[in-house]
Amino acid sequence: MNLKELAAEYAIKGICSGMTLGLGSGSTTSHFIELLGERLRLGLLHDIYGVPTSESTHRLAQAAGIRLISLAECERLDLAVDGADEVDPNLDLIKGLGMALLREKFIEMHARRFVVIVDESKLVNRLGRGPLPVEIIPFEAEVTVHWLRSLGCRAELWRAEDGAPYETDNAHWLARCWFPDGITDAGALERLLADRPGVVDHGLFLGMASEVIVAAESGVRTLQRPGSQM
Ligand code: A5P
Repeated sequence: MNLKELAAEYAIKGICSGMTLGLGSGSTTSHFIELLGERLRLGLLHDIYGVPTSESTHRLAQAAGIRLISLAECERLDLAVDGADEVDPNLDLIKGLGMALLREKFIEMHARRFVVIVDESKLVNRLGRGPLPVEIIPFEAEVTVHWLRSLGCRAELWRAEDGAPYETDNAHWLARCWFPDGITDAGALERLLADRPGVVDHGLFLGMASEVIVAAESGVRTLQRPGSQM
């Protein structure tokens, strides 16, 4: 079993029948969705509803036999489970290198608890070890990318091998931003990005995770946000 599977298996133990779950996107969450489907088929869990955070998760969850509903249809979202690209010591995150950041954030902000599942390679001392994805409108995208560079990073439109920009589930494009010394003030950067027309959303998920499940060769541990409900 690889570490992503191990984190997913630990998370599945916290799922009870009757829960409505936000279903994240990416390879770690895919393991979680497979395990959830298996438990439903075996009758170990029942009356579970899922709210998918991307088209690919929608397809995967449907194939796994999980009943899906929209956020508007659910009375409450008990828990969201998702992976992350980076996790810092405050449990702030970078997400979105699977291109699903906007729907992920939209859904996960409504969850009573947001549990992040990662292997230990995702832990960083400071966010920005890798690129920060930023979802932007295609209109005058190069102007937005140019503005992103003024924030002190190397920014590029994220393109496929054929040179065409990748399109998100929301028909937007993505830029990736590399900060040479990491992101020194994620809160300030978040505010700048939020205020910029042309920027739709970004991969900074600050103050959102309730708990992070970290799988390592030595075993699984959980990191709790102070004050979050168990
Ligand atoms: C999807 O857009 C992302 O936010 C993923 O949650 C993140 O990229 C982690 O993906 P993996 O689980 O595939 O590492």
